[in-house]
Amino acid sequence: MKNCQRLLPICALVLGVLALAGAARDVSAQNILENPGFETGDLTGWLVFGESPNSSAVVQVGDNGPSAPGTHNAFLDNRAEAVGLVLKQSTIPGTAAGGDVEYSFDLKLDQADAGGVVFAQVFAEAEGLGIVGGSGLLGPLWAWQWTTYAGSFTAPANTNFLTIQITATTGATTGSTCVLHVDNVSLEQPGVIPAETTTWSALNALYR
Ligand SMILES: [Ca+2]
Repeated sequence: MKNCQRLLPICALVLGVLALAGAARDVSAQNILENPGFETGDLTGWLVFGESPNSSAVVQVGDNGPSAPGTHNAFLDNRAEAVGLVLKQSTIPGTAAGGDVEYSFDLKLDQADAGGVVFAQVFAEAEGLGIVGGSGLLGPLWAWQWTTYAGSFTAPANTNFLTIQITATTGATTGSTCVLHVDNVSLEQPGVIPAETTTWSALNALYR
């Protein structure tokens, strides 16, 4: 009896984790990106590379992509020569696993002159290893009005987080531009339970 009493808190903890894992199963087909529609009004959760006096990324209000309601979008304004202006987000390790990855995002080009092009790419990554798989390079994407791009790929078994990046690239020519809006970026793994959701932080990350 004494042993049983001692084990009770452990049993309760195990049941709690199992219950959370069960709950995670129900909500696993949710977007694991933070601030996917830029509705915080800023670039919280996102990284930007390639900024210069003539290339910048900001969040704009008053326009929104078609995939989800909202009032904000990310605006990539690249008017610098031969620059890749990158908007990127990696999820927290433990939020992804091997299996199907479904991605989607809304784009709208304002301007793409003299070699300006847009590419997107999704990477399956393993902590400590780097890129282990992905969508391949998507593009160039000629979205002259709001356009939703969606697809899927199979992430290898050792995947434990995902990265998506959208790149506004200019050519090595004076006057090359690539100016576009990005919104409603989504990465989901329907039916896939991340293998490393054994920590409370990883489980919590599924509910963000
Ligand atoms: Ca939005």
